[in-house]
Amino acid sequence: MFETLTEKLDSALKKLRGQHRISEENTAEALRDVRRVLLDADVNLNVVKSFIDNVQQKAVGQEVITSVAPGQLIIKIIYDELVTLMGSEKAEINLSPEVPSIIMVAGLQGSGKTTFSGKLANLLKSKGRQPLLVAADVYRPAAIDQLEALGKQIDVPVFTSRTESALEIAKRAIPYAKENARDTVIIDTAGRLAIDEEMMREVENIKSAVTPHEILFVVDSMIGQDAVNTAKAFHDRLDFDGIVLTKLDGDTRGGAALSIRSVVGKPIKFVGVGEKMDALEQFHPDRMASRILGMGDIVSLVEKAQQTFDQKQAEKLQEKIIKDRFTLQDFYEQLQQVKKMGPMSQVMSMIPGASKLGNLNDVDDKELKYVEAIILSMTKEERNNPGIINGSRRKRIAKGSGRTIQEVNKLLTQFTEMQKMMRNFTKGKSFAKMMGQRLGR
Ligand SMILES: Nc1nc2c(ncn2[C@@H]2O[C@H](COP(=O)(O)OP(=O)(O)OP(=O)(O)O)[C@@H](O)[C@H]2O)c(=O)[nH]1
Ligand SMILES: [Mg+2]
Repeated sequence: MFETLTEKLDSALKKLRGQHRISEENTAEALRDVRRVLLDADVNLNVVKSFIDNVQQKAVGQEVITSVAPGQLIIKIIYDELVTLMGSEKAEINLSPEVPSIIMVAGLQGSGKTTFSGKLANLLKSKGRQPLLVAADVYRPAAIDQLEALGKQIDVPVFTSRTESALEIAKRAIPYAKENARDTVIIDTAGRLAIDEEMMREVENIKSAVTPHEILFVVDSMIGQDAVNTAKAFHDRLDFDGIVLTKLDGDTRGGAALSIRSVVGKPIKFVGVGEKMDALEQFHPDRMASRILGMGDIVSLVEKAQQTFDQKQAEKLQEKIIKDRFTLQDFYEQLQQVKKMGPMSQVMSMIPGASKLGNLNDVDDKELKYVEAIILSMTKEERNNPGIINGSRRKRIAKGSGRTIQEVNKLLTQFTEMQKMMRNFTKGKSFAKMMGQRLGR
């Protein structure tokens, strides 16, 4: 997710490393680079402009603080601005105290509406709700089949009809939900290639017939600026409550994620990070900003672990990270679990400092096997206390795992690095200090 953006921001900010004071000049130079990076990432021009202005103002105002290096300070300012830009706080969906809560899902063709509807039903189900999926896309027969297949997969009922209009289906779904004790109705609507009158009217009609508590607009983050423009046009007509950004697992540049909130004025509520039913995350502006700045997202990682692993194990992991007792043995055990969590690159991107390990898209299963082999060739003592692994032990481990000494060294360095990042992240050390280490590499 956003690897290119992260990398480029990092190198733009490197210039401030070693500078002892923030001057208007060195700030301006670094910010010129940041500006270019954001424009390259397809962030809306006006958004970039006010972003840079804000950072500049704050940075120059901070000149008096001499104990912090400029690079650190500016990154902190940039982090804060990124968080603000993406909405400051996590936004929940509106659910009604009455039964059923009604959620309508709309958006352009192929944006990921049907997939998202399934994912949302799955998420709500895991939180103890009783969702009902409603297939109101009657233009393609396959669309109904698709939602029915997803419903079966996650064990959630699907209400539809192959003879009625979308409006009739949506209307009838509400009493059906009540009769069948379903407390949340999720209506999947049809998409069009572009925003056209017919589609608008259909969703408007459904909206006024069932008065949803929450209307979610689904956009494909891969289409960048266009996503922002469509969302705006759609919002002017439909006044939706929140945005779902899909396909963030792809090669997306980040422009949509960074611009949409401030252009449309509605919060991003969820992000889709894969095709599978569990590839959905609630959107947290602060966590996203950390990821964009290459600081990882340990909180989401732990949450994902909680969903995938059993509760006890997740708590154990969390405690170990917090207490700084995360060992190579834990790392190995987690690797086994992590394999269940989805593509490695995605999981790795949440670990603070992991972006330092190189291009995360290159992390593949083969490399994982090598890492496993190396760890398995260590004694228990070595795994729990990697500090004792001296030259001769390294040689033995390399031989035992069939890998080179360089690879063993690399793994040990990476592990120490990771431990360091986790330590700083969880022990609540000052942000600036942590960023300083990052810059001081
Ligand atoms: N990688 C990735 N693929 C996704 C994501 N969300 C949806 N997709 C894929 O995108 C394609 C379109 O998704 P759908 O859910 O069918 O989109 P839709 O908006 O319902 O499409 P229409 O009903 O035809 O308008 C499918 O192949 C999905 O598997 C995501 O978050 N990541
Ligand atoms: Mg669909």
